[in-house]
Amino acid sequence: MSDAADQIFAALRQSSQSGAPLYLQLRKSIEDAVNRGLIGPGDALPSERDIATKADISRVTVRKAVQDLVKGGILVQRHGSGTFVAPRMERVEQSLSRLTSFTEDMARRGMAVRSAWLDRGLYAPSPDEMMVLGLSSSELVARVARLRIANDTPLAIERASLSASVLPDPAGIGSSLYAALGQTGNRPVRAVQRISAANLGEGDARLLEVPPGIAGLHIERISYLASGKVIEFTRSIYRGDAYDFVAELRLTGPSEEGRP
Ligand code: 16G
Repeated sequence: MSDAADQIFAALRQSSQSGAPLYLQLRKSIEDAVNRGLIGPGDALPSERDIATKADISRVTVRKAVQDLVKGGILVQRHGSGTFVAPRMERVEQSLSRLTSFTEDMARRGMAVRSAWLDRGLYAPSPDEMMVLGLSSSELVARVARLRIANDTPLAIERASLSASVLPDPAGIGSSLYAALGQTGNRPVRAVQRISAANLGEGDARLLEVPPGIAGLHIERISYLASGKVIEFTRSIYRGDAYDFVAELRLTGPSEEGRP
């Protein structure tokens, strides 16, 4: 990327009179270069010393700008080999009007799905699980927690809770929870999903291979059987840079106006 680097840092030298702190100017120059495609995913950034010389600024300033961009997920640092432009995620567009499983969603896109188990077992239910799943304290809850991976990229952490009477052997579900529920006639037909913004904590960020503190989506799904019984209570963390949730909205007719 040496030509591109020369352009970026030469431009910085000219704009360095603009008054903004130098590290912010440098951060913006690198960010702009990534957005304009001057440097692409996987490209190596020149060394701190090279940037400092080319842009005529101190190495401390360069380090500050680079660290900010690493925190923001624009750059990645690999121990011993340097700093690179982060691989760009191909965003997944997900409809909010269909009740599908992760396995089905990814298969439809031709992506190879796998999961890493984080937890599976029967436990005494938490107060939340008792309330949502309608369990008493003497009943057990089945917990299935997985890191969901598509085309080798971790996309989400899903922690599902179901009544143990529905899922007595959480270790035996195979690769798809919904397929396993379908086999016993317990696949949900309706769900209510609540999506909120979340900054990823250390542990979740490590699993999702993103810097801690980066934006994610917290999704809570409560799914129902046709009878109205709650079957699944799943709390998930999705990568914010990987998902676009899409909902179709329609103008309500006069007869529907004012309905809740
Ligand atoms: C989806 C659901 C999750 C469900 C899972 C089953 C969201 C936010 N979550 O990822 O609630 O447990 O599918 O997938 O959409 P599976 O059948 O592949 O295990």
